[in-house]
Amino acid sequence: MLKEYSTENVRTVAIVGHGSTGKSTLFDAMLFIGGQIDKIGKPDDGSLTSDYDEEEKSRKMSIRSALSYVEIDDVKINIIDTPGMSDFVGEARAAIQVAEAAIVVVDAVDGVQIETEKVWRYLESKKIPRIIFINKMDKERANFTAIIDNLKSHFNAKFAAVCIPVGEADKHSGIVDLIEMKAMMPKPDGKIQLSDIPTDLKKAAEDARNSLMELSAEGDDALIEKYLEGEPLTEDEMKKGLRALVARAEVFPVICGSSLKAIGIKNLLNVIKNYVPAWELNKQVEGFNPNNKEEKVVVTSKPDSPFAAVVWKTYIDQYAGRFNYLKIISGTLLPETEVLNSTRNYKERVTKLYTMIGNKPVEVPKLLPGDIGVVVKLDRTATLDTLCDTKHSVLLPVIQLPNPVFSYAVQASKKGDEDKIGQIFSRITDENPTITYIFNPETKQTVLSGMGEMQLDIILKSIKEKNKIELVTSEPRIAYRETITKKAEAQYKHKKQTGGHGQYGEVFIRVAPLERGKGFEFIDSIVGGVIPRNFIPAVEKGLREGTDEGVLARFPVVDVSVELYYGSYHPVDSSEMSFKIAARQALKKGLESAGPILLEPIMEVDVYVEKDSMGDILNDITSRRGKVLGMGSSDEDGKSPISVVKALVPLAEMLRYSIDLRAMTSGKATFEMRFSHYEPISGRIAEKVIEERKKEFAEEDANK
Ligand SMILES: Nc1nc2c(ncn2[C@@H]2O[C@H](COP(=O)(O)OP(=O)(O)OP(=O)(O)O)[C@@H](O)[C@H]2O)c(=O)[nH]1
Ligand SMILES: [Mg+2]
Repeated sequence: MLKEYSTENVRTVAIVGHGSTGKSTLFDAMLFIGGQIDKIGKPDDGSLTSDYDEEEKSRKMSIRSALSYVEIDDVKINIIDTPGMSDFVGEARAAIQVAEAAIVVVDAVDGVQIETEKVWRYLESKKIPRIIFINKMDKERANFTAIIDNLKSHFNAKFAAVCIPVGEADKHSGIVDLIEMKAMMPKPDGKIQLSDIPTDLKKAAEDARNSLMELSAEGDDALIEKYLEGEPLTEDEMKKGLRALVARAEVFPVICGSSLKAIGIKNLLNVIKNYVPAWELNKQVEGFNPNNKEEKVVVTSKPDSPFAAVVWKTYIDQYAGRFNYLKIISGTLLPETEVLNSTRNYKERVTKLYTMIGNKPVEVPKLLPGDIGVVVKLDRTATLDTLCDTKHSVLLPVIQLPNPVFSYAVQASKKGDEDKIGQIFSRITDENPTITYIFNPETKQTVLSGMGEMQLDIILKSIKEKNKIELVTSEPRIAYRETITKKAEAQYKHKKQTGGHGQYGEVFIRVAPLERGKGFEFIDSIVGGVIPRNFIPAVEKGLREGTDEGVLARFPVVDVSVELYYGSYHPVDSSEMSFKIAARQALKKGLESAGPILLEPIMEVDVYVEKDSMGDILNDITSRRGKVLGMGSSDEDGKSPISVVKALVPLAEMLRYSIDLRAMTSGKATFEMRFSHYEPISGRIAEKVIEERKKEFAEEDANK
């Protein structure tokens, strides 16, 4: 059993960066230097601690986050490895939101790449402390100072080298710690030899230390004063200044090494221990009352407050069952406790508590605020859920994830499998919160959405292999809408004489276009009882139902106001049903003469792309009927070779974008998108949509 760690003695970091920069190897190197494993793994033989899943082994890349820890002096460092591939960005985002800092891994030759840029922007938006680890210093043409310049040209931020390499490329053998001014040279057994700085590096080390001292003085007014008076800062003062700057995400320490050869790793652990802030005790975290999801509930992060935690990862093992990974927000979690899953209003029984070394659980005595831990075999708890004290229920929406960018319409190839699929997907979305599986009543399709083609294909493959169910995929239909462009009036009298009781109801309405996004509005201006009060709700109901299917192509009607201003009734024959029918028919007539048009969903798109490919991206957006809103790079002087294009593009043109973009730029671009608004379409494009829709209905009728 692991010993108990108080909040001040825990650091949690997420390893992030572009694909293949060596994040999972770094994870292993940290475990090796920390004494947890005796060999650094390789993706080629499936021996990496974090890539334990079969799918990760066969693809030789991470597709899920993984947890481990290292104990150094009296501190426990929780380490979360994350995938670099953009399809699995949800894993990285969740990890970042439960970590106190990110270790941004950058390749010593390639420097900043697309995903580095993307994750940096995200970290910047959340002001999360960062340490940059320049990895693969052993590679040919590796160059520490060139990469620092490269970082400076990409990001408008202050970088502080806190080490310099001893040798580069095949001569890379260690690093010089610029605070302690010692060379740290690893020996094959993972132990570190501390030695004097090699003579040829003395001058460079002293210069670099002076810049570091100047920068670290900025952390604190007293330090600035001392420094400006010409007095050098002590080691402890440099650390103190730097610690403050790192915590405020104003300065980012840069270090380097080789994960493969375990060089610079002990230094990384020291830097994490010294500069990454611990979780802030007594912090107030805002949540909601789970009963109404509106009323604010604030929890104070203290060991003796009521327990509350969020689930940031779920892994369901075929044999060992469900593993829920927690971040403790407040209180203390002890083994053998009943907790409330406030997201699902369901009580769960926690038995033992664990942390992990990859997929190997290690028991822990208790979990305190800020710490990361794992509980097993809960019934239904899934990622993003809140677990809390049964008597102090709170919902903590701590983790936010990006919107899906790629979808398939899916259908079971065999009839009868549909029921099973729903259940399978509920398990899949428990583990993968960026995946949605939803029946869309407007398009009458079941749609599987996620962050990219690879992510969805992996899921479909696993369903085929594990559940023996094959899903046929197709391009999803677009949920178009209808609206009107001008005002119109309409009247309808519903009158029927059938045997005994007749039916009678007459309405006069005015329809008018509403502002985009306003939906439906009903105005009752009946006076003098021409329609009795008790029938008016039926009229409104008829109108609302009438908006379910428009007159052009039976898409839902939006942004319309309908005023009921006149009508007539019959003392015996009028009924709610008669008025409902009259209202529906009047609406139909009204819409027909009010210039109906189609609306299509427009997405707001951010494309991250290298400047060389910029022209192609812009042309392509135009050919997709898109509007470019702006272009910018994250640096102010525009030197950065990566740019972000912001555009509005119809969803109908974005269905294959994640595939096309990859092909167009050989994988050197990624994008994010979210729904923006609906916009009118006309002419040939609208005609095609209407034709397609007619065909769909004809097919449906034929199948009946
Ligand atoms: N030369 C050299 N190669 C390294 C180093 N670190 C990792 N590699 C290699 O780089 C490749 C990718 O390593 P991974 O650790 O899987 O990279 P990753 O960043 O986890 O990749 P994703 O999980 O796909 O994002 C592997 O072949 C590693 O052996 C290093 O320090 N030096
Ligand atoms: Mg990896």
